[in-house]
Parts: sequence; structure tokens; C-alpha cells
Amino acid sequence: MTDISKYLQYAKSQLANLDQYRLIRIVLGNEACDLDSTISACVYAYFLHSICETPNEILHLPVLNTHAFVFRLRHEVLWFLEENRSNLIFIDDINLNDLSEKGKLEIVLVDHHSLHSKLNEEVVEIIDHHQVKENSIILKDYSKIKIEPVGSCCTLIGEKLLASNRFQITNEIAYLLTGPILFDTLNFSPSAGKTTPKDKQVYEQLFTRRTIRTDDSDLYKTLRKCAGDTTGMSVQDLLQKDVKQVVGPNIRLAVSSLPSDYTVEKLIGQLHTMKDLDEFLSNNDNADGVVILSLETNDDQPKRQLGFYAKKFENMLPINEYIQRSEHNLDLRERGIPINQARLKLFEQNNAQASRKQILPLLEQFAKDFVPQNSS
Ligand SMILES: [Mn+2]
Repeated sequence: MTDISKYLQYAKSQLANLDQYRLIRIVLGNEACDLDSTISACVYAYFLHSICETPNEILHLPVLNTHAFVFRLRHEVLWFLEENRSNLIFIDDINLNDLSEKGKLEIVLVDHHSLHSKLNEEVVEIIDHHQVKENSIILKDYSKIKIEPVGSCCTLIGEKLLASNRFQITNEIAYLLTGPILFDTLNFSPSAGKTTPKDKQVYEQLFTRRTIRTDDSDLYKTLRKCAGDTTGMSVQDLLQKDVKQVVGPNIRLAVSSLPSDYTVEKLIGQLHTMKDLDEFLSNNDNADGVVILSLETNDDQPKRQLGFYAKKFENMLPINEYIQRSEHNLDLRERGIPINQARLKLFEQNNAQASRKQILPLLEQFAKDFVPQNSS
């Protein structure tokens, strides 16, 4: 068993012994729990554990910010983690509020930079590559905040580990960080526009630490293939696999990225009624609507589609007007749909470089300013 496998097994076993520790420091990925979030959490927690001088007092745990029944849809992450998948810790496996009340909790955020709950006050370190949400960070120690718009959060984790003289990057650690960097940059595809010089540079430095040189284009293709494997997935599964939420005072939107190469058009083609969409919304904190994004990578030129569905017709017009504004630069072209439903829309998104990372801040602004039209 490799060192990180042993650590993950140990970390999980310690869930039964939390009382023995003075401090529990968790490394928490984001709610979508995608490949870079998961690997960042596991590898960074392992790193912190390895360099910790008092491991009998301080326990470092990677925690996945999702539920096991949603994570089962993440075929690419499950494949990549191999046997380590059985030693993952999910958010339901640990009572963070209880630890917080006892004054024993510290949170390191990777691949996101704030929490909606009171637990945001427990954040002691942030490593992220998303655009910062206004007033969302409470942490005052700027030396503990590393936020840069690189392609993959694993690039930033890699950079941290490479800079440490107290930690040895093994073949396995280098490999684990490499997979998400390839995946998130679409194998450094120029037309996808995700790669920054730092992604390339960290990838190359990690490459020198790899004693078993696998074919990275094979690795990338397999990750994409697994991410696009929708065998047995229902419409609700397709929407649930990779979902984030945008919450404003008067509206809540789910924002779903479909599995690789599964288009919004294909999903809409599967709908006979709106029942699946309505059930999906009620399972996601009674969201008022869902924005659905897709990415096709089959050709050299990535293609994106955007769709949305609103539970109430009166919410449709403001979303529709907002999302198509030219200043947002999504370059949307509306497409017809095979079902007669005025609360559902489909667009080709001609700006193929705008991924959810760019679209989420736009929707956050929308949700913040949104006032229901029929309010009196
Ligand atoms: Mn990420």
C-alpha cells in the first residue's frame, strides 16, 4: 500500500477517535466535488499531516463536500482514485458544527473560498482558482490565502508542495496532481482557453518527480471517457452529478454542468414532462430554476450549450433577458426545442471559452439583484 493510501485509511479510521485530539483540521473541497476538488482535498490533507509535528494532537482530515449517493455518479474521480475510493470521508460522516462548538475545528478550503454557513468563521487557509465573491472571505491573514485564476486547483496545490523542503513528492503524488491538471485544461487545449503558464510549469515540474512515466494523453482520454460515461444515469442523475447553487435574497438557482459530451439538447430531448426537472429542483433545496451547461470535446474545437428551466413562468423573462445581455459576452443563439414548454430554453453558447467558472459570478450578480416581478 502506498503512503497516501495508508494515510487515507488512517484518516478515516480516526473518525471514531475524534475526542482524543485537541484539534481537527479538515481540508474541504467544493460542493461539486469534481476531480480537482477531490484530489486537492486528499493530497493537501496528506501534505499537512506529513509535515505536522504533533500528529497525536492535531488530526488532518480530507472531507468531500458532498454525499456518497451523489459521488457515485463521479465515474472519473472513482476511476482515478482506484482503491482509495473506499477511504473517502463525506460531509455527512463528521459533525462539523459539534466540533466547532467545542472549539476544536479548523477548516482549510480548497477549490472554493467561502462557506454559506457559520462555519465560514472557522476557515484558516484558502487555496482556490475561482473569481472571489464580494465580501465572502472573513479570514484576515492574507499569507494564508492563495487565490489565482489558474486552470486547475491542483496546479496551486502542486506549487505549494514543490516549494516545501519538508515534503517529498513521490511518483504517486505527482501522478495524482497531474490527472486533474490535464482534465481541467482539456489536455492544455489552446482553444479551450483554460491553461495558464503556471499550469504548464507545475505540470512539467511534477513530471520530473514521476518515476513511472505513463502516457498522459491516454490518461486524459480515459478521464474524459469516464466523465462522459452516463450508463444507467437518469435525467436527475445527469443534473445532480456536478451541481452548484447560486442564492440571492429572493431566488435560488441550481447550476448543473452535464457529464462530458452530454449536450443540453440531448437532455431536453429526453424530457416528456417537466416532472424530472421539478423533482430535481425540490431535491436541491427547492431551487427556483436550473441553468444547465454542457461541453462537447469530441472535435478539436470545444462546443458549449446553455439551457435553463424556471419553475415559475414569471421568473423566465428576467433570467432570459439577463443571460443574453451582450455585455456578458456568452454569445448565445437560441435553438428550438422538441417540447412545447415556455419555461425551458436552449442556446448554443458560441463563446466556448466561458465555462461555469465564468458564468457563476454572472448568475450570482443576477440572484443578488433579483426582485420578483409580481411582488407587491
Ligand atoms: Mn476547480
